[in-house]
Amino acid sequence: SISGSFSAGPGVPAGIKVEGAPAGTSPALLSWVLEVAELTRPDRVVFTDGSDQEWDRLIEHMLGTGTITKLAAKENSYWAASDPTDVARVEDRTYICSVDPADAGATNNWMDPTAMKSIMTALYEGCMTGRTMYVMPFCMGPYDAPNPKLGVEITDSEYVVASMRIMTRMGTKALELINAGNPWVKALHSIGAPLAPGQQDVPWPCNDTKYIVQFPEERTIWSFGSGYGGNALLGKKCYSLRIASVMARDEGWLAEHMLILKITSPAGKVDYLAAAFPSACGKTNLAMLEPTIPGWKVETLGDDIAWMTFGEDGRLYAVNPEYGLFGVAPGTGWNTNPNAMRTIAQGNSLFTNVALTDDGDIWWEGLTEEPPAHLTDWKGRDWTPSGLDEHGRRLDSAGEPSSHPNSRFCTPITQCPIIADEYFEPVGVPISAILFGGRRKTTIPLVTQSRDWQHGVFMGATLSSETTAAATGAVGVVRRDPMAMLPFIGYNAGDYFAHWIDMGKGADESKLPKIFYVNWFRRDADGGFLWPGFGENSRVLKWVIERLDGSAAAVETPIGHVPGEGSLDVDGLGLTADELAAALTVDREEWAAEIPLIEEWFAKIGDSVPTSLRDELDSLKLRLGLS
Ligand code: SAT
Ligand code: MN
Repeated sequence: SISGSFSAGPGVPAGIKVEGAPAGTSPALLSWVLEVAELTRPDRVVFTDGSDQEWDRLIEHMLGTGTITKLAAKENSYWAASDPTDVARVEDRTYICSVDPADAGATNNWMDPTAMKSIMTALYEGCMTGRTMYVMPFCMGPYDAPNPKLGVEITDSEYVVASMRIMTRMGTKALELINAGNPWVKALHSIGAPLAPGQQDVPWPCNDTKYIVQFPEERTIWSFGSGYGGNALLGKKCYSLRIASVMARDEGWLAEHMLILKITSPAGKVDYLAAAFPSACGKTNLAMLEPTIPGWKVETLGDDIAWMTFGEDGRLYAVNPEYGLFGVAPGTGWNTNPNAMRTIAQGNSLFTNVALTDDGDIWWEGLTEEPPAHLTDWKGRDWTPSGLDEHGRRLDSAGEPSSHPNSRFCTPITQCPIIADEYFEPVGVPISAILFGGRRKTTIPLVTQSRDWQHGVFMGATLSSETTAAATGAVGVVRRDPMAMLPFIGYNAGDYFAHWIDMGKGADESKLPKIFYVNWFRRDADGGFLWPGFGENSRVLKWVIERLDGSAAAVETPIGHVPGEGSLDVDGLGLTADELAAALTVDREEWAAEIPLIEEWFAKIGDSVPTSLRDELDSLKLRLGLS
């Protein structure tokens, strides 16, 4: 360690100590660290090593500030409650600051990078005073990947360091790869809450002014003001999707908002699937599903992000860049996702904005059918169950749920009892099928197979969903969410579609994954779900797998291929033929209402929408008899 040795260096503020940077630390990294320290003026600078001792020190610190409470009921696990204004991604404060505004496109906020830097530099000025500045080297994906994807996050939040230690491969090994000369992404984060001498800290310091900013050309991230989730754990959405999507465009691969799962048929045939759903649409549940149909087995490789590259054999290989799960807590329980429950039961987890039980455990809506008689809610208040909301969720007498709807469990993925061995494969797994899904009450059938790759890209590009609580803003509004990437495409959405089309053009179509569109959330006229979902979704996966070799029948409709008579295994499900038909139906009236929305969406993106997708829209209208 070269503790203190920079105190006298040129431009280094007197008294700043750099702790834990081993000899041989990359000069480029050191000079960036010193530049940031000079701007933000922390009391200390600490390189993180990812060790257990470091975890213990972080925990000790956060117990002291009241940021976390130790759970008596779970080993090495802690409860945190955020400031009630800092609970989700802030999409209206998220920017793609490309040099040319056209490169951000119509779906991103844009500001000139120089202008943004001067605004944020003023905010960063002195913003870490009274705090420790942590320098966190991390690696997204396996260390032994052909091109390990490295980053360094600077942060003044102990909660962020602890969470990143769960969510990424973090510490000494990543630093060694950086020191060896591998490229790395700069990710600067501050909660924006300096402490005056003697000032008492609060449990969840943050700032009302928030910016989440990507500079794509520089592969750089600047985040200010929030300590929550994807706003602050910069390896996740900011790096692995927004910045990585730009790298992927430039280098010919895909960075996607997808789970990865392994499925084994009763005959022992193994396939790997990737699936994109907007946040809080059951992605984690699907990634860990327990099939209800006999003989089928699902194992998990990832629940949120997939990076996909063509292998030498011409197939598309996926890796999960993450090391943990950051799952939506409410609705997760022994009957909906027993494997997530088994994962957190092993401890080593952080729970944020859920409720605390009197015996030192956590609770949230859906964890058990009946809540305990008394809880401390996520806002730290006494909570006793009273009524139910329209979704059957528990409320107290003030009409509030005990947990925030975007409350999260943060837990090591390696603790998942059904983690596939291939999770550790440096080149990932070959993908047989890609599923796009959204949350739609109407219009979209339970499952539709695309006609070909280009039509599949059209399905993804026009994917839509009702909004959820994962981002701030109204919940339940239908919006287009292309490839479930709307808040995460780091460049022009039309160029992103073109990149998807190009990926298929360069490939051998027979080796490309087949593309499907699913909707678990279609409702009947009375508002009831037409499909039971959860473990029963294995029946849809079975149909998908059997479509790969053509053994399951399909009928062609104007929007694609849906399950043919008797081809979807609904044995023992108790669905009537009418109910199944309603789940699968392609309703011309509903599609007549949908087409203008797709046209509006393409118009919004503008000229960059590839001609091939405009052609897809035209032929869809023709097939529907709408043109
Ligand atoms: O807060 S995150 O953006 O990381 C979680 C999510 O919305 O998927
Ligand atoms: Mn997500």
